[in-house]
Amino acid sequence: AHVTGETAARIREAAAYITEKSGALKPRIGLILGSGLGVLADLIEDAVVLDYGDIPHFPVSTVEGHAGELLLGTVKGKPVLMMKGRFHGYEGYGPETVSFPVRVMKELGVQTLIVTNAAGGINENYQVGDLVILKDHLNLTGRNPLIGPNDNALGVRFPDMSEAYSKRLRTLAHRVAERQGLGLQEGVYVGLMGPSYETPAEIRMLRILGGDVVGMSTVPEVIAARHSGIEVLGFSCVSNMAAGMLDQPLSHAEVMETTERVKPKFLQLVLGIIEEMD
Ligand code: NOS
Repeated sequence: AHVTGETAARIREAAAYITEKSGALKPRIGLILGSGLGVLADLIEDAVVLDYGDIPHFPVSTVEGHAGELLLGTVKGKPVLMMKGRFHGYEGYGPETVSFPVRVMKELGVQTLIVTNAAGGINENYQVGDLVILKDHLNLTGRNPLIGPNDNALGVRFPDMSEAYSKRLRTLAHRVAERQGLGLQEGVYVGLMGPSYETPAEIRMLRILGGDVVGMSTVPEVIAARHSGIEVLGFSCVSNMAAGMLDQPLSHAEVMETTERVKPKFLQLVLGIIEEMD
């Protein structure tokens, strides 16, 4: 059987199950919530909660700080779909599996994707706890979710990535942040495979290459979203300074502590942005 044909069938089956459970709700905005940021799901009203394990062909997240639930409901009256818990390449999933939920979002009618993640700060002007709007990324995973035969029904063979992170939505986010009196950095996300954190030498290299934050997620989902014609807005929470910048080791415990501390302002920002979206 043809690989892409199989993928399309799996996308439809997953979407059909979700539609069956969520009824009339037609999500237009999708959110992917990163490490420790699952609390953003508290924003959602009248949520239908689906376990990833119950959705046909959905992978299951295995990382601490990542629940495995899909929520459908409304935020500020707008129909949204939230992924509480995402998939990472380091869990052993291929990039096409990591980005499968984005394909399902497209099938359900999602037009805008908001991705959040926890990331190490490379930029020396950043501090732990800063929120960063992503203006671009460096795909240093060595992988791509679009490798293999292209299904033209999903998108073009060679998708343009010159505005991966929507200028329009970044402007909107800055406006909301300003109104809320919230400082917001803007930077380039470096996506790596992990799961070991970087060495100090790698961080010096990434800084020279133009990276501002570094993490192990987001890139495959954003590539699949752009391939699907979905507009993207991305945020990193600087959960820790990158390796070698402070005289201390990195730990996932610190990552989760920081995201826990930052969540109120993150919640407020995302809420404000969704309110402004059309
Ligand atoms: N994460 C990081 N990934 C790479 N380098 C960092 O400094 C860093 N800080 C946070 C690990 O704690 C999880 O959080 C992100 C990674 O994407 C990973 O999922």
